[in-house]
Amino acid sequence: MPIIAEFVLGVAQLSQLPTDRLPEIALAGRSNVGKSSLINRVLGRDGLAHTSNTPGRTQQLNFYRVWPEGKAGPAFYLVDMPGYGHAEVSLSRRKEWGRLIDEYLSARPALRGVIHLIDMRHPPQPLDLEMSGWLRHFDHNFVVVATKADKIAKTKVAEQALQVAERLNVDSSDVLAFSAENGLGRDAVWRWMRETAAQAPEEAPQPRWRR
Ligand SMILES: Nc1nc2c(ncn2[C@@H]2O[C@H](COP(=O)(O)OP(=O)(O)O)[C@@H](O)[C@H]2O)c(=O)[nH]1
Ligand SMILES: [Mg+2]
Repeated sequence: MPIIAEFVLGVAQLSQLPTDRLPEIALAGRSNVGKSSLINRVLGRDGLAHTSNTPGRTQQLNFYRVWPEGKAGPAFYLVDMPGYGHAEVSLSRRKEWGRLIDEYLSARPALRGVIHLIDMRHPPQPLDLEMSGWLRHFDHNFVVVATKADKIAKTKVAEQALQVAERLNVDSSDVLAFSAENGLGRDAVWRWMRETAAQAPEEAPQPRWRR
């Protein structure tokens, strides 16, 4: 049974959030880190989420409804959050996004887990560390996905993933190397999404730092 997925809505204010209580899995990361590309690769749907070389286009929480086993089975939302760290965006605009993300992460019962994307070519940046801090502060279950693995030598992938884990102070098993280009890590990310969405909030797998 193929995965069914559809874009449902873009939310600019929390009053517009869906009310159907489906589990939600959110994606967090810098602009251009590869959030939209991950959605398309994991769901096997080129063009479902808009990818761009021009960062900062996604200014709202974009909700995608996903049925892993067809419409007779369970569904969940993937929530593409606005990317942070785009210098060309005005401070007031950044504050607006910050508030939206902050409010969503702090008070959303349907949120089961967060996928935090980090470009594995570079060490995590200050804003990445800040986001990681928020995820811990709000006590979210999260996994780190280290993106663009195809852009570094194959022999360096494991080493770079380990460095990301060390910088963010998470267990190395909580970092998944990923490439939207060649599909590396796709199955692991999909499994994490499905398992996390399927669990009751209190049963969600605990990241190592909380065990
Ligand atoms: N080589 C490579 N390029 C990627 C990968 N993921 C994203 N990109 C490219 O990075 C740019 C930004 O990707 P996008 O998914 O729009 O990032 P977003 O802003 O986080 O949603 C686009 O040009 C993508 O094609 C990847 O795994 N490998
Ligand atoms: Mg995007």
